[in-house]
Amino acid sequence: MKKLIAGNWKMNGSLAANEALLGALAQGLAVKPACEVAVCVPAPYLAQVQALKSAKPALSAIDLGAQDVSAQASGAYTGEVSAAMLKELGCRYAIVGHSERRQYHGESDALVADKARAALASGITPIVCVGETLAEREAGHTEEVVKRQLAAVIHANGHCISEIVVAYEPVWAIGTGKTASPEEAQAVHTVLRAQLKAATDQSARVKILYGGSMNAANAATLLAQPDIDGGLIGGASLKAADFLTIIAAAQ
Ligand code: 3PY
Repeated sequence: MKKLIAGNWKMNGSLAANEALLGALAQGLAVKPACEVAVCVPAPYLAQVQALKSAKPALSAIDLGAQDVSAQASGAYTGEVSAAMLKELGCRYAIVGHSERRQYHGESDALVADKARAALASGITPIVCVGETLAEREAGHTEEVVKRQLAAVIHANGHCISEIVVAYEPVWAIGTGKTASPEEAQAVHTVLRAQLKAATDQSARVKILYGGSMNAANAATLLAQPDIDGGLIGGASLKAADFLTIIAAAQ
């Protein structure tokens, strides 16, 4: 399977900075990459990035993604953005259940599962994030936590489960500069792979990304692990040279 390198810009960027970043990425992607590439950008910039993609042929190698999606289809949900709206703007992906949303917005496993279902219903691939906190890891609960988080999404999405992407993002490695070692990450990916295999005979189609301070220096060793099918990249996706190095490592 082709690896997927997805940038998560988080709440960063401006019209000018996005144009500069995508201009630099277009130069670096003049030769089509061997992996799949996506950028998950703040909602107000989706249309801008889509327009830049139309204007620069090299950017056709990059798929567009959102960082969140509403679990609701439409209606009185102030501030929410529906999956149908994201689809209309050209999104292929939407991140759901990023730990920053679980932590700062109180998103439960059930809500994340509903968001994944709403995305799938509109033809958007949810990038479902799972991961344990430092306290949970230290208490020996890593496996239990990630399995519980993924089980909620499996339960709510039935046979569509083969259409999702999973991202393992240990919370203690997000924005801290700490990374899971390749062996630590692989161990969790093995657990997730087995869980997916038990849920669907199409599990081989499901990419399991590693996220949590993947950067230009550690990407190659992480991506060399047998069950790491790509990366969800935070800060390093904002620097064209670093993001291109990670893309090159995902061959
Ligand atoms: C990080 O690398 O910090 C991320 O949270 C990616 O989603």
